[in-house]
Amino acid sequence: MQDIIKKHLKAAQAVLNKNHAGSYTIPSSSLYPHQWNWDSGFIAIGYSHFNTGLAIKELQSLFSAQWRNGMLPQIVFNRNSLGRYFPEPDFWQTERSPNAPERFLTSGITMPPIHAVSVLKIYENAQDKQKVIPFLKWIYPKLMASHRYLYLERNLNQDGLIYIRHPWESGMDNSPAWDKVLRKIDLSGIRLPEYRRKDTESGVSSDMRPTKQNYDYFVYFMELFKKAKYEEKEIAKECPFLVCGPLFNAILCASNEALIKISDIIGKPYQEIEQWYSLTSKSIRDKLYHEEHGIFDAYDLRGKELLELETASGFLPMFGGAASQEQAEKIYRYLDSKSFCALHQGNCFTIPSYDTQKEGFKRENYWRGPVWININWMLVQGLRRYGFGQKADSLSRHILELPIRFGFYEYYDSFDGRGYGSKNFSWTASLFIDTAYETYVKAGARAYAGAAENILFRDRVLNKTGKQTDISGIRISQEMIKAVKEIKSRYYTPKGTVDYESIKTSGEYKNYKKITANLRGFDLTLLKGETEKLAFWINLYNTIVVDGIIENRVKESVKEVIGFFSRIKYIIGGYSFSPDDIEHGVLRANSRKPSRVWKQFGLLNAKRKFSLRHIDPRIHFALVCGSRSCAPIKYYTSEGIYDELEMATKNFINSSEVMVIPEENRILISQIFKWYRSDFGGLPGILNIIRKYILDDDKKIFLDNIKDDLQIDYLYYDWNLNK
Ligand code: 2M8
Repeated sequence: MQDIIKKHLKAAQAVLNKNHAGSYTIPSSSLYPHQWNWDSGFIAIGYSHFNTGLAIKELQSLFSAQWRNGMLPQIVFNRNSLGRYFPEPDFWQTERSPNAPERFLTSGITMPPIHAVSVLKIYENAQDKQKVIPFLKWIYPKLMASHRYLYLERNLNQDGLIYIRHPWESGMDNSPAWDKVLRKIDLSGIRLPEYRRKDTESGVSSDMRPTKQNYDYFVYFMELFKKAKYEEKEIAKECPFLVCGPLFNAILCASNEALIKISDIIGKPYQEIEQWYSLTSKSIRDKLYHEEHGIFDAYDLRGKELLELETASGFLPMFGGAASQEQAEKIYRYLDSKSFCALHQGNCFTIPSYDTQKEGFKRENYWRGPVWININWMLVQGLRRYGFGQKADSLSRHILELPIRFGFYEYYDSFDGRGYGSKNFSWTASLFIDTAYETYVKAGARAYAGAAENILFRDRVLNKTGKQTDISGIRISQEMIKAVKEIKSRYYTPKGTVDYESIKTSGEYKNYKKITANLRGFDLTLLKGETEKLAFWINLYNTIVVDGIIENRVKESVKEVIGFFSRIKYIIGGYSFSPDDIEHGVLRANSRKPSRVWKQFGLLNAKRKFSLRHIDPRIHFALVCGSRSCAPIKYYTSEGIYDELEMATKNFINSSEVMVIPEENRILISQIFKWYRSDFGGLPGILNIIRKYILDDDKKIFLDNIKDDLQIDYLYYDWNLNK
């Protein structure tokens, strides 16, 4: 693992350590001195990677304060820290409810139910899973009770859409999504009790916090709850704020899914949970999707209408799988746009909490614009689930990059990354830990797990059989282009990934294989000029790799097949070409493969005559090695090859394969730069190419003024299949 990641993993653990308060972890010492509901869920996930005991304790502590009706409270107060937060138990007066726990002081509302997801992670990440079973058995009935409470008490229309009755329950307290409902409530004639906020006295600028008016509403709802003695039926009659949001309900879906798995592990029935899952996910799809806006929306039960607001929570139905594939494709278009920071867009960090192009977007105000790490984290999993791997990688890198560059802040500026809110914020540290483990430790292990399953001792010619047809001459190359285009249009996704499973059985692939048979008689001297050669060989490399993955039944990574790049071959005009021959022999002007001492084509090798005369280093951003860390697949044409290579380079340099960290005087870059250092003209050449193509202005300025002690780390190369 890179030193910089190790260093920040330690720093992240130190944040959790510092915020640890005995049996649980506070979100941050400056603003939040008690235990918070979903914060603890995220915090436990971080602990699960290095201390299962602490992860378990975190949730045991929270669930010990569960209400008798199953509600998991938003805050469990620490008696020793009272006086530093508003509102505290004196204001909540939850003792008015017969359901409130006796031994614990809590608030009287709940929060997004992430906890079953956390519990499953604790089990999955434990070194000794058996030791976690007693904890699973302990928490299972409590998780069931908390979900049952939601389905019984917060399910007004019995459609599985759970409502929140206070903006704090959303976790996105002052999200612009709630404005429309709040504006309808007239507080002018209402006498609110005196209260004194503590958040604006904590050193955090009030520009970053909710307004006084927001707090008046917050207090107003609390007064209603107190009057109703926290009786849900009574509250449902009185409260003007009853909203079914996509974030809360999407998280519930993810947790139902996790709870099914937990039940299975400990041998409990899960039909009821399956029903919950289908009910909620169907209603999310049918009732919360805003067709015109291409995003999920929140539903106001009082006004009986969608709230018509585009916030980051509208993408969450990908987490937990409630969105249909078609809806996911549509919301992806919006997610990956200027509104929420597109892939390879300069000067921006994914993903802001509110559409940056809308009036009312505020770059530093709490849930009205800044980037939050927990939202990113949930989206990473959602994006992967629906096949948006490239975007998921990019969000993951931002989860790492923001804390590395700016510190473990509560939230960040989407344009320049500056940290806002409180420092040393626990869930930022915790989800940094999870992302670093998943990216650098586990992904590596996964990709190599299958290695050596399949060793190619002999060459495997992929176009050996099949009748040659009457296509001849340069037409073969044109026909191949056509066939590949057909495969590409159907099975290469706009996300830069490949649907290998479907290609395997497709008519397009059969047709492609027929044409590759003709390559056996193709006269390579028909390729004229550099542009024609470049396009032909790059396309051929990219398709022989796909063909090799299919023919060798690769499951997770090309690393499963030892000899993959040197032993799979196409016969072309009587010569056999492997991906290595194409890359190092032809495209890299007959060079050494990294880690080898000899050139690809030896002195007597007749294929030497096909080597290009010089290396265009941009080819490295166009060759697709079937793995997540290589360039996304594009198609190259002889007429447009130089422009296309420019585009591929720009995309790669601005992807998650290049991390420039001015504050640390460091860059973290793809291993490709290390392996092919000489192709780029050594280190100065590498820095030049990054400087030339990088879009972020701050990074450009940094690269224009490089200091001698610049540190360079090479990113872990993710060999997992780009499927
Ligand atoms: C924020 O909310 C609390 C109230 O719950 C507050 O502003 O005082 C939100 O960001 C919420 O999502 C978070 O759980 C909590 C503690 O980090 O702070």
